[in-house]
Amino acid sequence: MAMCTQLSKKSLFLLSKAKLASSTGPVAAAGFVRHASDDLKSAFEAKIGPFQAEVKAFRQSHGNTKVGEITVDMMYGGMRGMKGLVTETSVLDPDEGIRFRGFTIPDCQDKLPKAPGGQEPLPEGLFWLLLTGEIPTEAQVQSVSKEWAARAALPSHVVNMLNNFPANLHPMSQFAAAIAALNSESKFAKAYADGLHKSKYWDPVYEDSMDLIAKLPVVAATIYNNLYRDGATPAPIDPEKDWAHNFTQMIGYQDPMFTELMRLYLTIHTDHEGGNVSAHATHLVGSALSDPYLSLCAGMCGLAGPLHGLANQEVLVFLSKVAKDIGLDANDEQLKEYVWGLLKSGQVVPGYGHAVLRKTDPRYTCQREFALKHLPDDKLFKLVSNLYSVVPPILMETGKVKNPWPNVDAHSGVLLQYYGMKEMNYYTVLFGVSRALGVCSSLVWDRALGLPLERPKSMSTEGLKKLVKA
Ligand code: AMX
Repeated sequence: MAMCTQLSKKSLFLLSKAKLASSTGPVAAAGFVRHASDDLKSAFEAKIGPFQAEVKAFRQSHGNTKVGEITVDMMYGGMRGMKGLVTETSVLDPDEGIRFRGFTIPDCQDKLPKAPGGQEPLPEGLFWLLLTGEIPTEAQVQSVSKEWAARAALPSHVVNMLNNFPANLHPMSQFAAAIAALNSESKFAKAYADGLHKSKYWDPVYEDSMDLIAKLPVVAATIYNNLYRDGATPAPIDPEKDWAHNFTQMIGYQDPMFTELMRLYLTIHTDHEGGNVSAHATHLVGSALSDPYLSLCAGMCGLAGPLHGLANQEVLVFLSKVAKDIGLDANDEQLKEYVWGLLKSGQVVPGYGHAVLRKTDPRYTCQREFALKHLPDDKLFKLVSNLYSVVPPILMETGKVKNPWPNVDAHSGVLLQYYGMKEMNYYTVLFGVSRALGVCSSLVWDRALGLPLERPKSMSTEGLKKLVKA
């Protein structure tokens, strides 16, 4: 298996900026016609200047305005509640949940373009929204799908590497390693070495981000097929189809409802403002001007932790243990006893709690709605529903858990299981494919805004004691 897709980069067109600048009418290239107004890069570029000016003016008038206080507990306590980052793509309200550029998940389900005949939003549309702040048209979303299809081919050294990993290497380790190895293709690293002016950094970072996002489903599919499908070659990418559709075909899932689920899944996991581990790690490493491949690799290593993205795997491990130990039909009393047993043994209930949220995660709610619509009688879904009523009061009773409500990870695995994806160790890879959309759009904005190397001040306990006394 030398190349993972049968597409060459030349088989579809990439509109040059020169062409765009000289034409606003339809442009014919390599078999299809696209309008200049459908070009994401042009739409993004048009936003840079005005937003740079807005930020500059804001900093000039308020650069010294205080926005909060830092306590000793915040410094020891994982910086909870400390305002220290600026992220444009999304904001997380503790009581309401995520808003992507001001739009809630139900807004996005309503407003973002769908696949023909589909009901769920296309992740391409959310990417456009995150990057530009605008809801795209269907034509704009199709143009992103085509562009990602055109950029999807993997270099052979990455395919060879993936094909030679031992089967006991966790899928997330394989995923992160492949992303790092893809940096052989980095246009930013090359342009930087060639002396690119800093005002232009955003351009190759945009190009790398587009290439990387396009390639991630192929990387993820290669891992899946190697581990669970006897090394089957991923199906060729259809440039007329969307990103999620092509992914599901590559891993051998033909059910259109699974593809719909994947469109929703890959949309809702994209972004959760800037302070979560995967977003923050990507941003931090990117601030050293490490290229987007290395930056995302760092983010994915963070996502692989059980308190963050790996929780979706942990939830299924937990549900499987519940089913084995007390049965899928366990009653509330049995479930309560089981959950207390888990807590008393010093473990967390995976899928519950959040560092920022103080209500049920709307990403949980929309997956629950999907389940109520498509798999209301599924036994595992019923178990998840029962836990939704049993777990929060118990966590409240502990007196220390600040948010007893379920997060995104409490629900996602059940839906995947229903459609036949039983391999729970793989689930965080799906989260990672989606998260790339959010963190890469932020990375492009970081470079467009010229944000500097991130380097907060740390202190020793001794130094802190002296400071407090003073
Ligand atoms: N089960 C048991 N105990 C929990 C708990 C849970 N689900 N959530 C929080 N706690 C405990 C903490 O471990 C902490 O205990 P300690 O004082 O003995 O150390 C105490 O409650 C206070 O924690 P908190 O302020 O409420 O939460 P936090 O901001 O420190 O941590 C999180 C947030 C997500 C790590 C935590 O809720 C947790 O471990 N949840 C389970 C793992 C999980 O679902 N992670 C996924 C989160 C979403 C994501 O990133 N994908």
